[in-house]
Amino acid sequence: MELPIFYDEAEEWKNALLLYDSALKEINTKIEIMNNEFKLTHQYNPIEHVVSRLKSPESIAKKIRHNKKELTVENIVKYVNDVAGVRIICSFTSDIYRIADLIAKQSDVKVLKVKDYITCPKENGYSSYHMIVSVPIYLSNNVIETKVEIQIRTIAMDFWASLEHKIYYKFEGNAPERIRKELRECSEIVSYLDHKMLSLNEEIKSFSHDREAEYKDILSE
Ligand code: 0O2
Repeated sequence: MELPIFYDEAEEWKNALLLYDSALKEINTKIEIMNNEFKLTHQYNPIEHVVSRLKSPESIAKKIRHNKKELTVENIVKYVNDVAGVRIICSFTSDIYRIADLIAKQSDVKVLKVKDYITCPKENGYSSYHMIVSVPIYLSNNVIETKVEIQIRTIAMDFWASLEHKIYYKFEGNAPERIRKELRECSEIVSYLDHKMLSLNEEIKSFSHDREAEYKDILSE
């Protein structure tokens, strides 16, 4: 990833990128292990899929400008929390909190900031759980804590966010009020759908438990 603005900081930027890339690998491995353990112990897979990315140079520059800072490696590391980003897509809202909790409990993960846009959605309807964490990256002669933004959301929330993102760029942040209103309505439908799917799943789970108990009783008779 090239950031051509840094002629005299090219080496520093390469080092920073090595750290961000390594931090993504660390977090992805943790998530994979977590999901495999779940599958093994609960015969259940809470994670639908995971995507990770390094933020684009344009997007980094935009955020630095937004923060009214000079575009230097030091400022990026200090002020841009999501150069390394991981997005975890789950089936149910309850999975989101379970996964967030498991990540936060890992002894080498430091939670620096949490934004719960599920409990408090943004005004446009955006809903998702965000954590800024740091993980230690072991280099040959030192250890560097490196930040990663983790976004956790349901499939329905992700569907909404990707369409909203497209609309945002299409209208350069100034979508007509009618479209914004419809997006807000869609976000309410998303929240309703997530709620319904969760209670349906709870019902199915309790039904299976009852049936299992019934079979056990029949077998023991
Ligand atoms: P991209 O393209 O994903 O990189 P902070 O992290 O606290 O310093 P920031 O960055 O405002 O401040 O944090 P926030 O609110 O947690 O948002 C970070 C990211 O969440 C955004 O990154 C988006 O990916 C996503 N996000 C936040 N609000 C919205 C929204 O209204 N709609 C959609 N679709 N996504 C949102 P970037 O840098 O905007 O973009």
